[in-house]
Amino acid sequence: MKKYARLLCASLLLAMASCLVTLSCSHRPERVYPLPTQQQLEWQQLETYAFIHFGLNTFNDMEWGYGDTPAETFNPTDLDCEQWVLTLKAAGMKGVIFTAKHHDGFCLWPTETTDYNIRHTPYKDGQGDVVGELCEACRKHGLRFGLYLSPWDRHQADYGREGYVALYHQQIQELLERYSPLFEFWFDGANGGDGWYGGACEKRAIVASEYYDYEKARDIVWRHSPQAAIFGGTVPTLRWIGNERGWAAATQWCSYSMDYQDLNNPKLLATGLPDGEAWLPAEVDVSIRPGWFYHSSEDSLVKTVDQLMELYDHSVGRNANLLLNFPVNKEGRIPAIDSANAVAWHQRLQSDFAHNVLKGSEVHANSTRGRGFKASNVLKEGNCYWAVEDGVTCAELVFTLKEPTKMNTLVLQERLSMGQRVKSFSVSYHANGHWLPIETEEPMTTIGHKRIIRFQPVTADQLRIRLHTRKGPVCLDRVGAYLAGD
Ligand code: FUL
Repeated sequence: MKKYARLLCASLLLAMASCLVTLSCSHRPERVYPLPTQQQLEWQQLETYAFIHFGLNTFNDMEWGYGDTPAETFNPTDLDCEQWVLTLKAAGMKGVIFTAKHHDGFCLWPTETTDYNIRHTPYKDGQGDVVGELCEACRKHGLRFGLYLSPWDRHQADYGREGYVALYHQQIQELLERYSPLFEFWFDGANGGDGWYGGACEKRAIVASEYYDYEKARDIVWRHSPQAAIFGGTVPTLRWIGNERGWAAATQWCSYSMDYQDLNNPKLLATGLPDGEAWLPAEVDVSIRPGWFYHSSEDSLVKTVDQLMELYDHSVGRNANLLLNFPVNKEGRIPAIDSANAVAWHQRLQSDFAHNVLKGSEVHANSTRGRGFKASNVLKEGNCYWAVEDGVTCAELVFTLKEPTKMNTLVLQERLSMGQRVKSFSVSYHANGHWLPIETEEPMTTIGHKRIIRFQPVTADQLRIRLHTRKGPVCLDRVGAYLAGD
């Protein structure tokens, strides 16, 4: 009996010791601040979603209605929100953000706040509600739904005075009560000053950061849709990229400043701020046509599949979400050419990234933090990542392929819940007994949620990636190499 007790004791001690060894050589790295919230992490995983600009401008060939365009001109003959949603789904969009009200002040839902709304149009004899119809189509087909409500309102007589702000907040309240949950809410920042303003036809200046009481507006949004990401104003959870041409800078930090001037500084917005105190990942908004609204004169200017590919690489491929706008035409449809190009683009992306040629290769790292953080985690699915020991200034990964393999695209992903770390990296391949650098024009700087590097095709038996961080040890989620466009 004594012998058994001793044996039991010994094996217990052994088990405890091996536990301690595992823990000590497998400890989680310190987090690097700032960090994303769970909501921001989920938002960054969406990668691509759509904008729809539709309203009085559509029927009057305008981009910025003055605020006096007659409501009766809104007359779509064949409006079908399900056609929009099914097209967007086939184009790989995860959600849609709709212009419930643009700068002209016209409301596309039957609001109690103003007569300048869809009730006073021929559409469904005044019984229509485009916001509601799109919301329903999104729910039916599994797309997330978001709204754009322009703070600048060129129709309202009270604009620039106290009364308007109450009306604006009431509009948010109505929308959120009726159409929640929303995944994103857009406080657009544009304001040209002049407008109809109930017939005054003048220029009105406001100090946006104070006038709209964005904190209150955000609270109304979050009361009904606590998950909603916020664009614009003084309270964003994501940042504008600073241009509307569809590109994020190659060096792309999720960290930024909450200072209102910085939030409106295109130069800083393009790259983010490595020392910024807030987590504010970038969103690239761009239209599939030159304009945001539909103009028949732009029917021949719809972005081609190649142009859409470039937009994708310069947004999602550079650690930013892509918000791609689809103008709906006068019939109330996404035009055939726009849908054909968008769907073909999505199919191209799917085939480009269908087969990770590194799968099945042997992965070796110059450092790991132990069992839970193995180098091979970068090729796995699920909740795991590779992390190196503290103080490793150059982290190295080498993939040894089963046979020489052709590739031309690399995809890297950092473990963002641990903070953004990598500031630069380099990539070499091994072929015919030599190591050579890959040839690319893309600067190999930050990674973030996703970084895509296209390079001259190589046939390699090994691939080597060296990474340097700004702060803390490397924490890499995934690595993929592909032969795109094959
Ligand atoms: C801008 C607006 O002025 C454009 O009309 C468009 O809505 C774009 C997305 O945002 O600020």
